[in-house]
Amino acid sequence: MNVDYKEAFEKTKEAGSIAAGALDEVNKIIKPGISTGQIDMLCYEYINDHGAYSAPLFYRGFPKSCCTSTNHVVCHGIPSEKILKEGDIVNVDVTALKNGWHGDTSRTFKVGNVSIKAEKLVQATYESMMKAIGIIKDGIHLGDIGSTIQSYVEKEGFSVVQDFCGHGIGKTFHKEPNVLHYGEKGTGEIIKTGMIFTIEPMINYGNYETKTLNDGWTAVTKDKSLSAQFEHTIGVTKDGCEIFTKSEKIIK
Ligand code: EYF
Ligand code: CO
Repeated sequence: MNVDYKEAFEKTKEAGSIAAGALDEVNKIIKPGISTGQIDMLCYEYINDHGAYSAPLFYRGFPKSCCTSTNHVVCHGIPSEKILKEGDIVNVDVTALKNGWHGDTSRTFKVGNVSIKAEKLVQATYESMMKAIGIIKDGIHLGDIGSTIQSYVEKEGFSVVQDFCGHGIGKTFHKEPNVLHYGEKGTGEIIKTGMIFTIEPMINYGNYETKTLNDGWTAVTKDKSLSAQFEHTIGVTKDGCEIFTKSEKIIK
């Protein structure tokens, strides 16, 4: 591996491990009765205690350290005093900035017992991300990633959000390329060893369309159906890819 990639990979892994560690802490405390604001505080403190910054805080004016997107919220939900209740699903999206490098990851958590419908959506969303990660290596097209996610998700009866995408990441939070979660095999940019980007499919139980609420941040499903998301930051290698935001403690 080229020495430049090696440094970028090592630094991103350091930031990514902190972001993943924050989500491990969320996993320990999440239950009916806690607020999304408490989750935000926990992420803020964990990331700071590990010598990093929460990249979302004040990013383009965003007011909190993480995004908490509940039920029909697709992404960019703002942590608040809102109390989570039994049966909710909530995506927590964190990005740590450590030594100038970013690591971005999210998971959808189940709050207590959830409906079979929610279970299936969350499982299919996770599988779609992992299937896409499984095909990544030097030489494939970006469209191969989108196609892998879309074909699997639609076979399961769900839809892929098109208004938001994965992104290149490194010394800046968001950079080229845009990584679409839908598309055609063999189309788009060719992926090269050393590239670092996120895969973060947002999958809806109903229609794919979204709208942004009047707060200017919160994206929701237009038809109010449930939405789930998972995200990893990965680095491309000759024969595959490395996941920089893997949990040390749990599989996801
Ligand atoms: C009107 C933000 C700006 N953007 C992206 C800024 O990639 C992300 N997560 O995986 C990601 C996270 C955040 C983010 C947190 C805040 N922002 C959000 C919504 C609208 C907007 O511009
Ligand atoms: Co992201």
